[in-house]
Amino acid sequence: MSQLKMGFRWFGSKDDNISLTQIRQIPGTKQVVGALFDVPVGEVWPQEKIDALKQEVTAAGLKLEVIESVNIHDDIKIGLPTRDRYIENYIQTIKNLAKAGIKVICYNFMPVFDWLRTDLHHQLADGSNAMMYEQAKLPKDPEALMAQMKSGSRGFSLPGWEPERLAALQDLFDAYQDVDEVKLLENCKYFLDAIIPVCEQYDVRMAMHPDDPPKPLFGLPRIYKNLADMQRIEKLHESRYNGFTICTGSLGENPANDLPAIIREFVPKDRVPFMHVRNIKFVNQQGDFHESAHPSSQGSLDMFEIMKALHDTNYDGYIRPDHGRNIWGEDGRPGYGLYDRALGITYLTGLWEALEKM
Ligand code: DNO
Repeated sequence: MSQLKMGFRWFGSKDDNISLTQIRQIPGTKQVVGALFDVPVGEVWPQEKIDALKQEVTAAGLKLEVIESVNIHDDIKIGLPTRDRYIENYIQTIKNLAKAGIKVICYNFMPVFDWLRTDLHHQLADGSNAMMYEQAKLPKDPEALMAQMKSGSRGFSLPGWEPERLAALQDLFDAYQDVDEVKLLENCKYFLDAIIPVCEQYDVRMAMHPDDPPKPLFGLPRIYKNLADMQRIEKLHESRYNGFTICTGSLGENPANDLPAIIREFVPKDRVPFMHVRNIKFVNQQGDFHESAHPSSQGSLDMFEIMKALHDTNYDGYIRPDHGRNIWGEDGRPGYGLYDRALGITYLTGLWEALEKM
């Protein structure tokens, strides 16, 4: 039977209230999806710190082969002359990660903000809570959004929301003024052309994460929202090392995105080293949604069809559950509690077993 390379995102012993021991006890879970969270965006990840993380994970009986994320400095996305220095640093980080046996780097090319929500603790009818996005509640002013995310995070650091990077928000917005979708794609190509040959040499696959939510916000361009975008990105640099993270939740936030069709197009082309599999529930026709438990019955996505598409295309990349709810009184990092992600894994591996035996 082919086993899923199932992983669990972990924020490190200093910053996660979930332990490696707990992760190891989730049935079917062998991989930790990790990162260094204390290296400023744009700087080289030191070999000794990478090795220490690897050592810690390995000592706990788990593997560390996927990094999420090595974030990309805004100067690269904006296309400033200083980008070359940051690309050099990125290349050195790839080499250092390769030395520690890392096979996949998840990253995103979203200007200014990574993922965002308008409520990080939306109360659900069953007493659990989950993150929610309502267009009408998105503040007009990005500073207000930042404050909202910060207060909603209840002291947890949020991935992609590095305070030092977002300190001068207005300056950052000004710098993006002339960057439209075309320019952002050009800058992405410049970056990929520089790093992918190194990835090929060192056998580290890049896996771009979709924009979340998959639409332009605050006038900032977005380049990975749907299948057509993916067809553009794959052509920016033709190589299996220029790959995607297909995040079913992020892409699924646009009901027009046909996830099984996207999987069926890109997995056979060997462009999908990493999957994030989660469910969401639309609450109205406008596409507002809250995140939900993983099973199809709990949300708007057909998780069986998603897993079936992966199975039919012989998916053998890495996969992890994502987000879900905070349940059973847990006060975890928004989107990254222990229990609902563990339940998600049990559900996804259950679907996989059934598919294998059908
Ligand atoms: C949010 C995550 C994102 C993701 C990055 C990948 O919960 O899905 O922060 O890790 O966009 O670079």
